[in-house]
Amino acid sequence: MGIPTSDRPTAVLVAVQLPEVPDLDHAANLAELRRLVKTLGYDVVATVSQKRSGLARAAVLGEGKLKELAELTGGTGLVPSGATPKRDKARLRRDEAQDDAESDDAEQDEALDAPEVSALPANTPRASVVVVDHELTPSQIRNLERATNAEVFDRTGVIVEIFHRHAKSREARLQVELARLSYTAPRLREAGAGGDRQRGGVGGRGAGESALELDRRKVRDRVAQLRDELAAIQRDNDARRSHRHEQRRVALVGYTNAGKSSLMRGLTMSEVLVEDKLFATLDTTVRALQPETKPRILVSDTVGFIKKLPHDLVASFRSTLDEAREATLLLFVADASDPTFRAQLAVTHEVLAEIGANEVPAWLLLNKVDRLDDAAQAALVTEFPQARLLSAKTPVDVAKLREAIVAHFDQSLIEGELVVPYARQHLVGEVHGAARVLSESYDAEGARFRVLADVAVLARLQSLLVG
Ligand SMILES: Nc1nc2c(ncn2[C@@H]2O[C@H](COP(=O)(O)OP(=O)(O)OP(=O)(O)O)[C@@H](O)[C@H]2O)c(=O)[nH]1
Ligand SMILES: [Mg+2]
Repeated sequence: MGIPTSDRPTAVLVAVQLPEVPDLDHAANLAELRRLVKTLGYDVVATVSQKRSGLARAAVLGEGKLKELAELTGGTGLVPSGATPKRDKARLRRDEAQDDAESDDAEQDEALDAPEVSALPANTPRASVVVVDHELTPSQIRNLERATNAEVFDRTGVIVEIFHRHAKSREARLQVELARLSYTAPRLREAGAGGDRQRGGVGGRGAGESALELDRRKVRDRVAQLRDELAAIQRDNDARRSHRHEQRRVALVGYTNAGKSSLMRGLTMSEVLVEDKLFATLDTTVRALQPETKPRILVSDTVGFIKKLPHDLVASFRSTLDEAREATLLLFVADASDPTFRAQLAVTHEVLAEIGANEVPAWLLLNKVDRLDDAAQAALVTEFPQARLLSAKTPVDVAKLREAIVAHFDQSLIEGELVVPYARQHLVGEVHGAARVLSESYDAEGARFRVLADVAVLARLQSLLVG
């Protein structure tokens, strides 16, 4: 992807600040986009930002800004005439009724006679990729590519690409492929001759038509195949999860890079991947809380959230989010050292509400407080009286969190008696696995256990032993 101009390929960020977006939020969006682009391995060399009432229909930016952008990438800065097919224009007008066509943008539609090449100073560093912080239509991508002579991605494209690179398990890989296909399919549809030609008879008969049809069928078949394979994996997962049904389960959820995997490591002594990258984790991992408790408490690490996460990606990752929905306790992890963490928390709440996990009891963990001074920490305590402040890098904090989790689950344990007849000694293991044995004695009836267990578990064991 892209041609490296130094040792790392370079990118220019593009964003339009819409009237309803405050300066701080605009800056935060751009900072996040920069991190996403860096995660993909690009050096961001410039940012082109413009205040507008809407995205310019043809190429997002107004004419002047587009030229400015093209100077950074070695393009003409002009949208060639006929670059926006009539059909696209009509559709764009419908879709973007809010775009009030600022003067330069009205001209944009008329842009004619684009010079072939514009002269640039010889030593101008040229970025090979342009990344736009908005969802783009296929024709906007095409126009921008022509005007800038660079590869163009939108936010969704970048996120899909990161997911593609980071997916490890078979399930995550299939899900990413499905997401990529849903991302590319509409572009396929509009990039070439366009299906409307057949119906409306606009334009000539393209030789590419049958190829396009073929591509579409291939995409459809592959999507169906991926769905089948995922459904099979899903059934296995459901079966596995139903085994864990009675177990006490804690799910770490939160914005990407908040420190979920770091806490997972601390709580479960596992070697899950921790990286200063967005979307380091794309697979759910489940491990027992360590040192192990009786009964066990399972902890799961999940995919992080992000602003403007494309819907089809959320749907693709729904199965990993099942963990969150089915948890007994959610740990909302936030990076308290990030000035935008409040907005990140809001995103986490929204996505969880979307998947129906907002009913699960949750604790707010304000992580990375090792980066904050005492005054900042005190202010957080005042602002979030219910939250736990901690650092995943401070073992004492993690140990305290573990104790709090154990104490929380112990509250719901009740004491009871179980008698395992001598003829059914094979059930002793089951008792030890599902309950905490306080004492054990033997009499004529069998082995007599005083145990602590969840109400439901105790009832199940009792009926199992009687029946
Ligand atoms: N200073 C400090 N850094 C932390 C803390 N917790 C995590 N980090 C760092 O933050 C970065 C992200 O941590 P992860 O644990 O991978 O975050 P995550 O929430 O799992 O991120 P994704 O899997 O990408 O969604 C890593 O560089 C960690 O070392 C903390 O308490 N203090
Ligand atoms: Mg992680």
